[in-house]
Amino acid sequence: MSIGIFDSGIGGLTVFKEVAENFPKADIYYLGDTARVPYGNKSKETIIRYSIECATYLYHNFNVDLLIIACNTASSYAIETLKKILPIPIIGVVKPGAEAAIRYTKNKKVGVIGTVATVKSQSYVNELKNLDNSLEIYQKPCPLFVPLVEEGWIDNEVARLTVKEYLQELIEKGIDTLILGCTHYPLLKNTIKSLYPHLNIVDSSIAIVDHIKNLNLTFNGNGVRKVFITDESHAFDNFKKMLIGDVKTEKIELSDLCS
Ligand code: DGN
Repeated sequence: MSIGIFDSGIGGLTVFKEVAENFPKADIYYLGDTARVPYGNKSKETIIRYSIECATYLYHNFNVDLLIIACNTASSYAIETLKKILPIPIIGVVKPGAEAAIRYTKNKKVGVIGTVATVKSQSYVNELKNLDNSLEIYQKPCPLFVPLVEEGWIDNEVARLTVKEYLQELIEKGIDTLILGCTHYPLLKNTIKSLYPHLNIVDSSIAIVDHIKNLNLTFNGNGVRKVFITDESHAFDNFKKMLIGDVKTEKIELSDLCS
């Protein structure tokens, strides 16, 4: 059984890392749409179109049996469309993240941070409310976290100040659980944790793995690891080295996606 994973760029590598570590025999194909990142400030129509192109590329070229949308923005807008057009199980990051938050929270006050588009979509609010209508949910877009992570500034003074600036108002609301609703954000987890040690932090990449384990699927491939990008990116190379080591990256043309 093989797994396709796509993201707007590099953030989904946090998901790749966890999935690869937990399912060593699975063949994993990753596509980072580095030419068109960020998705987080695009329109709904564009996010859906890009997501269809990434998903169908992985499906048609590698016959993946399971597709993971490792991008909160794409999960928020495109999962229902992708489920209609592809005949394989499709998992986004929103549902597993919401389920994990429900397990973690004691005081039922949950914070959600993500891109502007993810917050605007209300996807986490809807998913959380479906699971427990009595929750208090506080959202905050944190767009500057993405360039900070891409620059590798994840545990310096600038990172700490930015985290405080964005999160203070959620902390003041009394949240005990914070959903990192963007696949870039797990890289800032240690900094967030050091500033707010009482918070339960939901990391999509870990929540996805728990979700897949519950599906009881058998992965008996050869442990193939392939990474594709749509444009050269130093940030991607650095991030990839940091997270998954020396897996080879192949550049594909956008025209290959758009066929
Ligand atoms: N990885 C994307 C997400 O999880 O929403 C964020 C990056 C982006 O496209 N801005």
